[in-house]
Amino acid sequence: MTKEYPNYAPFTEQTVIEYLKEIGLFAKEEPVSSEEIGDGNLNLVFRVKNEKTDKSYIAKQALPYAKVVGTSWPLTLDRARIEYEALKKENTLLPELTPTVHYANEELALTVMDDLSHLVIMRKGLIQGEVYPKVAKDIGTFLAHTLFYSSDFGMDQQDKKLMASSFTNPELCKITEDLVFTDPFFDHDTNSFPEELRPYIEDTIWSASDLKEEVALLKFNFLTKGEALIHGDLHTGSIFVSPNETKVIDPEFAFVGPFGFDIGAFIANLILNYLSQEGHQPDEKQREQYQNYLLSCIQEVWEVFEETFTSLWETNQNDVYMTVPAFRKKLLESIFQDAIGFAGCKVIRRTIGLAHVEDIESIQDANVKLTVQKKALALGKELILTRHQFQTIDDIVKVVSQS
Ligand code: SR1
Ligand code: MG
Repeated sequence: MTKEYPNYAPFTEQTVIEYLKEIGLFAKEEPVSSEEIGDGNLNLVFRVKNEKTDKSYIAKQALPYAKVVGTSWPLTLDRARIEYEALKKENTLLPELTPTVHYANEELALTVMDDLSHLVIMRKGLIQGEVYPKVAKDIGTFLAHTLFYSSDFGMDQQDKKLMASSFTNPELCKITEDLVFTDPFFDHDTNSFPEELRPYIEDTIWSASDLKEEVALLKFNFLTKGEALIHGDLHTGSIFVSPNETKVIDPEFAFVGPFGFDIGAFIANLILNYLSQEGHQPDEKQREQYQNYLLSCIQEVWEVFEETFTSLWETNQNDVYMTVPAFRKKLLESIFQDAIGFAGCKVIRRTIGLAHVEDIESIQDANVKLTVQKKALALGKELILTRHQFQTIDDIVKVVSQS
C-alpha cells in the first residue's frame, strides 16, 4: 500500500530555518542562515547555520521525484525513512564512521544530521589527487561490521526476517536494477554517451552475448540474495573524508541484499578514479604514484573487510554451521566474486548509463576522455566475465594496473 504524506511540502532556504527553530535545534532569536547545497541526483540538502557561533546542521529532505530527471520520474518519500533507519543502525555500530542524526520526521521526509563540511566529498578529493591514509581501512571496517551484524551470522535469524521487511525498498531497488544492471547493456534511452563511442559500445557491450549472460546472473543475485542490510549506493560521493576522518552518508538505497554489492561499488569508484587520472594528472610519474595509491586502497579495503568479517565470525558463533571450517572460506570466495562482478557493472553504468561520475566527466581533453571511457568499458567487461577466475585481490589489482 502506498503511504500518504498529507503534511509534506518541500522546504525552502527560509522555511527550513523556521522549522529547525520550531523543533528547538536553534533558539528563536539565533541569527541563522541556510543554503541549499544538494548536488546529488535525488534530494534537497540544506546547510543551516548560526552565523555567530558556527553551530550548524544538515537538513536533508527527499523530493517526491528524482531531481536529476524532474517531476516526470516520481519517487517514493519512504526512502527518507529507510535512510534514517539505516543511518541509526550504522551509527549504533560505528559512531565514528557515520553522522549522528539529531531529528527525523517521516511525514516531511526530513532528516537532520551532523554538518560534515569540515570534511570533503571523497570523489572530489580523489579528482584533486589527494591521499587519505585512513579511508580504505575505515571503509573495510564499515563494510565488515554493517554487513556481518545485519546478516544471519551476526543477528537473530528471525529478527533478520522482520528487519528485511522494514527495509523493503522496491522503488530504489528498481533504479539500481534498471540503471546498473539493465539499461547500459542495451540501447536504452536512459543511456548517455558521446556519439563517437556508439560503435565501440555496440561491438563490445550490446552485442556481447557472453557479457549479457553474466550480467543477467549478477542482476539475479541483486534481485534475490537477501544476505545483509546493505548501504546500496556506496560510491565515493557517499563518503566524506579528511586525512584522519571518514564518514559514510546517504544510505537511502538500503535494503537486504547481497554482501558483495557495497564492496563492489566502492572498488568500482576507485577504479573509475584510477582510469580518470589520465585526464587529470599530466605528469606521468606523479600519475603512476597516485594510481598506485588507489590500487593500494582497492587491496586494503578488501583485506580489512575479509580480516574483520573473519574475526567477527569467529567471535559470534550464531549458527551451528559457522563452526564448519570450509563454510566461511567458500562464502568469502562467493562474496569476492560477486563484488568484482558488481564492480564491473558499476564501472560500465557510470560510463554510459544515466548518472555519470565527475571523475570522468571533468576531463577537459575530449580525446583523452574517450580513451578513458573505452578503457572503463573494457575493464568493466573483463571484471564481469572473468570474475570466477580471480582468486585474490592481488589478481584484481593486477588487472586494473594493466588497463
Ligand atoms: C535517478 S538516480 C541515479 C543514481 O543516483 C544515485 O546516486 C544512484 O546511484 C542512482 O543510480
Ligand atoms: Mg546518494
